[in-house]
Parts: sequence; C-alpha cells; structure tokens
Amino acid sequence: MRTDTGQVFRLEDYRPSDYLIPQTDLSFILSPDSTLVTATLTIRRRDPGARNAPLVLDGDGLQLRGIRLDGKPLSQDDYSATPDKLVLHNPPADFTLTLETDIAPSKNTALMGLYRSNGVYCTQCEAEGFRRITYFLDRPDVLSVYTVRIQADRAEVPLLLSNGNPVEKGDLADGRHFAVWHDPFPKPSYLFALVAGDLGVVSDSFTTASGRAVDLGIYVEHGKEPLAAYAMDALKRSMKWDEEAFGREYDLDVFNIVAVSDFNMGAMENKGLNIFNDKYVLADEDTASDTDFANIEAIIAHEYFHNWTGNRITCRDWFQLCLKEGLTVFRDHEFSADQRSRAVKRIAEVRTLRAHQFPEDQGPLAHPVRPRRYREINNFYTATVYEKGSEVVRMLRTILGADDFRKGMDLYFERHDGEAATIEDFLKAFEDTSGRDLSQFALWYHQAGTPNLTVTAEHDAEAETFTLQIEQSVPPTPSESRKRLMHIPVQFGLVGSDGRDLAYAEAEGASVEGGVIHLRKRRHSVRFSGVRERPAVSLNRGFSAPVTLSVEQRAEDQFFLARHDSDAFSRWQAFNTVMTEALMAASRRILDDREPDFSPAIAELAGAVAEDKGLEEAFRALALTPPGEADIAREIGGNIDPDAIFAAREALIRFIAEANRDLFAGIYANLKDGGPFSPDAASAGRRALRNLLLDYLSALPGGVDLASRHFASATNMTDRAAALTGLTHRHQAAAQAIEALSAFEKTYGKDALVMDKWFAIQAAAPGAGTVDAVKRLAAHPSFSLANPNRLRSLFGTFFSGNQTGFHRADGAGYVLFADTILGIEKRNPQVAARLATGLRSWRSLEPKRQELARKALVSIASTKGLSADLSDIIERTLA
Ligand code: B3K
Ligand code: ZN
Repeated sequence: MRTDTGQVFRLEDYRPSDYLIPQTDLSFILSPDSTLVTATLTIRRRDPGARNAPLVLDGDGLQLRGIRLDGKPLSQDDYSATPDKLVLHNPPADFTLTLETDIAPSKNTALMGLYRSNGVYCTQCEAEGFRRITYFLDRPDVLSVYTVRIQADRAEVPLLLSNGNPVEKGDLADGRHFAVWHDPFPKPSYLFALVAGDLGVVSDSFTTASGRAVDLGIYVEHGKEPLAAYAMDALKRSMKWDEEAFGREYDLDVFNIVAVSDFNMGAMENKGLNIFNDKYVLADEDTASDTDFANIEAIIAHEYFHNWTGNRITCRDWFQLCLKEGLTVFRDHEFSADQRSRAVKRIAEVRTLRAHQFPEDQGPLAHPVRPRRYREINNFYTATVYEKGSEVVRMLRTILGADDFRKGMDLYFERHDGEAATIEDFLKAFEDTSGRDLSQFALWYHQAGTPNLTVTAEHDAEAETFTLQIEQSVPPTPSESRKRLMHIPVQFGLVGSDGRDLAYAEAEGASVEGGVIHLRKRRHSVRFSGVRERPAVSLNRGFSAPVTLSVEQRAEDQFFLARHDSDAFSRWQAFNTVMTEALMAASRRILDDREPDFSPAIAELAGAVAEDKGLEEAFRALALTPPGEADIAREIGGNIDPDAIFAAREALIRFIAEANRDLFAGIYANLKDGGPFSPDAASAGRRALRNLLLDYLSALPGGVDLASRHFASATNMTDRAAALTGLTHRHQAAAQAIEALSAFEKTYGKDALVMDKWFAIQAAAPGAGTVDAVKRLAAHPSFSLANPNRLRSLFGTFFSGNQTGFHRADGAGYVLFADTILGIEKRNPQVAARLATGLRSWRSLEPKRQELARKALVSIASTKGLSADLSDIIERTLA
C-alpha cells in the first residue's frame, strides 16, 4: 500500500519530460509468485542539444534485479534504485536501457499493475499501474511503440494476449510456450495490457468501411461463452456506429475483450485489448436485468470509442482526463440514444447526473471538470470528470449546431492524431472550424459548482409581450470562492394553451437562436414580442445545460407541461418537479407531526400518464418513478432527516396507488409478456412499467401477495429482482420475503454476479435494522473482501444507497463505515477510497447525525499510515 506523502500535483507545474521512450520491448516469464519482467527501453533525450539531465523513472513497490545500458551492466555509481524511483545520474543522449524486475501477481491485492483474478493474469495500468510492473516514464505524454513477449506453461496458461497484433507464437522446452504481440500505434504506458490464462472465447469478425477485416474475440470463463453474445453484438454495433456518426474506423487486425471477475472499476480501454469487469460482459435473461443489458451496451461502446478519443489522441497529463472521459461518455450516450429511445436515454442520463454529479459539485469534493490539482489521481475518475464532462461536450454541440460540431471533431481528430492533447487543443479545433470565441464557454472546464438560474416571467396582454428575467449564479466551492459568469445555453419553448409552442415576433435582451437562449451576463431580461396569450414557459428543454433552476411559476403550469410539453424531457421534468415539491412539503409536515396532505391532482396526473398509450412505456415508467430519497434530500438542501423523507415518499406512493388501484392493476395485468425474451428497448420498457406499477401496488394491502406471485412467476431477472426488492424493502418480516430471498440464494448461490444482486437488494432495505443485516451478510460464506463487485454490492449500496439504514439516528451505520473502510484499505486502497465518498454529503444532515458522521470521519483521519487514496478523500471531506 502506497502511504500518503501529502504531495500535491499542480497543473501549472506541467513540463514535458527530458527524455522520450520511442520503443518499449517487454518480456514476461509468468509465474504467480515471481514473474520476471525484462524491459528494453529505447531512450532518447527530447532535446539533443540540451545539457544532460538525470533520467528519473517511476516505480511503485519495485525491486530492480538487473540493469544494463546498451547491453553493458552499470556500476552502482551510475544509478540509484528505490522501490518508487530509478535514477540514472548521467545518461547519454541516445541509448538502450534494459531493466529486470521480479513481481508477484498473486500477492497483488490492490488490483493495479499485473495481478491474478480467478487464476487469470491480467493488468490494470491506468492511471499509474504500469510503474508496478517496471520502471518507466509512467505519464500519458510519453508515447512508445510496444513489442511484448509472454512466456508461460502451456497447459496452465494456454492463452497469451497483449496489445496490438499477434506476430509470433510457438512452443518451448518443458511444456512451455510463448507469444509475441506488436502494437504499431505509439501509446502511453497506461494503455499497456497483458492477459494470460485459460479462458473460453467467442469469435466473430467485422469489416470496416474501408474493407479491413478485423478479428473480434471476447474471452470469458469456460462455459460462459453464450453469455457473451449480447456483448459481441453491442461491439459490432459500436464499431459501425463510430464509422457512421464520427467517421472513425478501427485500425488493428484484432480487437479483443477479456472479462475478469476482480476489477476495480467497470472496464479499461487498453489498445486492442479491452479488459472488462465481467459484470459488463456476461448477460442472459435468467441472470441479467435490463439495466445490466443497457450497461453492457454502453460500456462496450464506451471502451471501444476510446480507441479514437483516448488512445489515438490521448491526454497530455492527468489534469486533462475529461478530454478522453467526458468526450467518450458523450459519444457512448449518443450511441445508446441512437440504439434505444433518445428521450428515455436523456432522462436516464440526467437522473444519473443529478444523483452522482450534483452532490459532488455541491459538497466538499467539488472540483472543476478539468481539475487544477490532485493528490491521488485515482480519486478524480469522478462523476464531474465523466458525466459533467459529457454535458460540456453536449453544450458545445448545442452552441455550434450539429454540422459545426462535427467539423470541429473532424479537425480535432486530424490535427491531434498520435498526440497527447489538452482541453485547449480540443476547444481550439472548434474555434477554428466555427470562427466562434469559446473563451467564456471554456469556464465550464475550469470552474467547479452547479450554476443556478433564477427565473421570473411576466406576460403583458396589452403589449403582447412576454418577459423572462433570468439571473445566473454559481455557488462557491472549495478553494474557489468567487465565480465568473458562464455561457449557459438554455433551450426553451413558450407553450400555448393548445400545447403547441407559441411563435413570437422578436426576442430582445439576450441572443436567442434556434430555440436556445444564450445567457452570458449575470442578468438577462429577455423580452418576446407578439405573444398574445400567456404561455407556460418550458425551460432547459432536453436539459441543455447542467444547472439547477428556480422558476417562479404557477403550480398549474407544471401540471400542464407534464401533459403537454412537446419536449419529452421537459414533460418528465415537470411531473418530477410536481412530485418533488409535494414530497418536500410532506416531509416538512411529518417533521411537524402532521399527516402529509397530497393534492388529488397528483394522483390524477399519475393515472393519466400511466394510461397514455401515446407515450412509450419506458417513458411512462420514468415519469411515474417518484424522486429518490437522496433526490429529495438534495432539493431540501440541509438539515436532512432521512426518516422523514422516507415516510413522505412512502405516503406519496400509497396515495397515488390508492387513487389508481384499479387502473394500475389493469395496466399491470395487460403488460405481462408472454412471448420469448428480448433485451430490446421496447420490451425492457414494458417490463420497467410493469415493475414500477408493481412497486405502487405492493405498497397497498395485499401487496405482499402480489409481489410474491410476481417473484414466483418471473421468467427473467428484471422481473425477479424487482419482485424481490419489493418484498424485502416493503415486507421485510413477511414469510414471503424470507422465502423469496432463500429461494433466490438457492438457485443462484454459485453465480457471483447474480449473488451481487442478492447482497445489494438486502443492503438497500430501508430501516434501522439494515446495519445489523449488513454485518451478518459480511459474514456470509459467499462474501469476500477480495472481490470489488461484492464490496460494492454490499457496502457500496449500503453507504451510498440506503438513506434510512446507513444514516440510522444512533450513528451505528457510521461506525460500520469507518471499520469497514479501514479494513478494506489495507488490501485495496482504491476501492476503499471510493466507498468513503459515501459520506461526502454529511454536512447536509441534521445536527445530531452530522456530529456522529464527523466522528466517524475523524476516526479514519486519525488512523496512522493511511493510503494516499483514502487520506485524500477523508481530508477533503472533512475540510
Ligand atoms: N479509463 C478507465 C478508467 C480507469 C480508472 C483508473 N482508476 C475506464 C474508462 O473510463 O473507460
Ligand atoms: Zn472512459
């Protein structure tokens, strides 16, 4: 474990390396406890005319076993080697350096560098894992052409993979064999990969637009090959889509994906050899939910799209992480929108953004999309870099229009192919193609915090004008107290009483183009002339800017927009706002010991949406989904009592269900799917609506029987997991819930990915009892501290997804939090640090819980010898 040194890395300190490594030859002689790595590096001084500087290579926990310069052993005076650094004091301008290191993949529990997962050797090098394999200039702006030779026992390790194209393989003495791979595309060390083991394969091929044949392989555990069919299909669709939507073709002869079961995150885009968490590869109807299918499609696409946005054009330094991540998320969002329903996809994206990025931006861990400093880069693979980073690219397209956006992308690809680039390079490509000045827009990359827009509207019937007063403000965030004014593109519509957008003669007070108001100043008074009737104003359509809105509007306008806005996102938003406001009021009443009183109009609206056949089922399901407890908490802002919010939410669900009992039951019954299973979006939408209605109906008397029947008759995992959730969350003590949990375990006890669901469903069960349930589950024979998926399913769900259970009033959840995280940290600091973000919003709790949470955080902070990963998160959280 790398302990915290307190070192801070700053963007302004960037300078290019003194040396380059144009060529890297690696040889691996694999063995679990002692793998011999020989690296032969061709090294060149960047500026041959410069005075010679020492060469400083990065290491992490390494032991140097041999060193030669141009083939000759070096003397002790020529270099110094420590586990984290190798310094050549006086190297020549051009030379070959041969290094030998000996590493133990089987002892690597941090899952960075070369490690073993279920007997398979695999690597994870982003961000700084390569330095755990050999000494190197382990930074993204040092690009090198790699040739990799792997040697191992043939019977034990029949499969030997690395990046690029296969060039040679053969047998050796003593039952051993070898393979050589060559990747012609220069790449940074974080994209290096090696996989070796005994795996099954699903093979296919793809012919690119220019006629190049590519061999595709997805490697999985033997026997699981049929579960990779959906991933393979998603891969081929991704390859085709990137050609059509962005003109990007694949460039090697092979593209391989390997699924492993122990992985710190979702997947990794290593050149030509993507390594995946098997959760995002393996699926069939019996074991995977519709959400799993959608995630597989999105992540397969995401990693594939990195081939151009990340690999061919990489990042100059880790401050530029959003250059590849935000852009690639935008690309995978667009892909999914084209493959599925655009409106539904957009709503899902915004829900994710609000659930993960907004709290980050509004709490102690807030940072700009392009951060200026970090202590541990692994802690910056955040919702801000990824999701807000994607929103920024989306805004760029809104501002430029689709054509200019594509021209800018084309220029970016052409200009920077083969380079390590910056956000400035990216924006410059769009400035150069469109002739626009994007300097104010660039603040979206540089300034943290979620902007807020306050809006009031006034209609003057006589003058036939409609005026919007809009004011922008960006709240202060850590280390940025003063904010500059942003360029915010707000898509809008003035909706008339027939549900159509009203035409207006002229707009003054801001630039208004193509249905978008461009806010650039603190205040804009936007006056539309020729507006005869008072419109309902629909703002931030399609969620054109990642902002919060406070619109002074009549309540009936929200109800009206929820039924009539021509923009599907805004229609969803309007209903969501109606419910959120009702829930906030109800939770206030509960705190005052009063019963919530909901307006019948909400139940009527829910009924109307549920039965509106003009709307896609998936949309109806999303519209009817009440805001989550964390969403309500975020809107309330502070002094949060999770129990009151929970009670309010349950009361609203019962209120809507009671009023629509027969209607919901009828629709529910009609939605039952008789035909063969299909994971397509329309079928998934039907299941989503049916399961959502089940959620409402299971809150009514007799609901437990309905959920139990739903469970017993389920023919796919989506329905089965939905019923199990309903039973364990609403009817925990009922015999049916206990039986269903045990039946589920009996059927799927040996399937780790399905058991993750079993753990997660129980960890999310509301109520004070879940702390003890989680402790019991941590002692279950299938629980393992070594498997990140299992850690996330039990503890990640509990700390980040269980408002009433984790935030139990006596603080028992927080004590478990501190103990658990300190226990995990010793093995896997990266996962521990991620789990620790579960308390990032502790300051918005009511005072008693706040104090208990603070104590738990302080108890972690005061532990000696914390890892850089964990101390960075905890210290920022407490600051
Ligand atoms: N680039 C990887 C994430 C690496 C995380 C390192 N801590 C996956 C992705 O975003 O595609
Ligand atoms: Zn990515």
